[in-house]
Amino acid sequence: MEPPKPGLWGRLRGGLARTQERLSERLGSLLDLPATLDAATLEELEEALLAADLGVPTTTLLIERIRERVRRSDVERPERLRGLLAEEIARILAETPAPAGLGGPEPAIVLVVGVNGAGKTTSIAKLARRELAAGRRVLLAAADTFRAAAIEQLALWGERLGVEVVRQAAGSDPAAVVFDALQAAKARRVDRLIVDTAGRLHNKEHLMAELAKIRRIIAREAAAFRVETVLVLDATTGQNALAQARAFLAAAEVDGLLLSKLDGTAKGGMVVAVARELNLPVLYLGVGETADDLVDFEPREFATALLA
Ligand SMILES: Nc1nc2c(ncn2[C@@H]2O[C@H](COP(=O)(O)OP(=O)(O)OP(=O)(O)O)[C@@H](O)[C@H]2O)c(=O)[nH]1
Ligand SMILES: [Mg+2]
Repeated sequence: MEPPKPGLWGRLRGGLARTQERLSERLGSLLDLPATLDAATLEELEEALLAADLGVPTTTLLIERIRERVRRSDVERPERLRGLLAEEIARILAETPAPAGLGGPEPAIVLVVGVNGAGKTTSIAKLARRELAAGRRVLLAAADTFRAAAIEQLALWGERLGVEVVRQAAGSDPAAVVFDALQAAKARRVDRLIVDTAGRLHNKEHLMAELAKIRRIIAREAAAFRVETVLVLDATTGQNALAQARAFLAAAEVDGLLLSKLDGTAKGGMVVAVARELNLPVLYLGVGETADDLVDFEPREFATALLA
């Protein structure tokens, strides 16, 4: 028997534990003190936020906003720093465009993109399980045809989850795999077709052409399906994920972000930096290697868990 799975809040807390520890190590009891923000406190706050990888622009913005809040707040009962910080982080996160989300009833195709090793295939397994749990019919497409092992990895997840995987031999045209998958999805009245793509970035034109071809085929063969492109970023790469994402966004249209491997890093503050600087909604967080380790993103919960 498997041990009982912790609830979503527990999973989020667990995934953010290392970042949360780094913040509380640095800030210590400051978090529970009234936010007075003298020069020394400001400096410690700035260092802690940078250490948690919020990045310079986002850290500067946060400190400005907190300073402003402190300036305006009731002198008799100043608020604690922990609460202020959580509120302002949640506010920054809520300022990104609202996600289209996968919630709608219409059939959808989810194109999962991202550089090699970002966590695409594992994240697809997680998304598939999430959709299955919601009672939807799911189909996976192995359109990362670059390596045979990539196809095998998705096929293995398909077996574990009891989900069919449309595949062709390694080296075949990814768009041809998508074409096959679309026919199967229509024939079987699938609700969610989730597509694994290759993440080679060394040739932007190639990647762009490949994704454009996939989109053309979807438009031609499955116009009734909504298309959502999710960019997977490896949270352990911290601020470097930003540069990587920008390179990717130059080649592909992206609707939202999935930040993987948060459990393996103290750089969880990068979530805030990435969302704000790319102006894209964070949709999901990956917090482990099993298919259950996915958390739907919610700004307030995230900010609270980060500082809890
Ligand atoms: N701890 C942890 N590990 C993860 C998470 N997501 C993915 N991984 C691990 O990261 C590694 C790479 O994940 P993949 O899903 O294979 O990444 P990919 O983007 O499909 O990689 P390529 O197909 O090689 O481009 C694997 O060992 C995964 O188990 C996560 O949320 N937490
Ligand atoms: Mg993969």
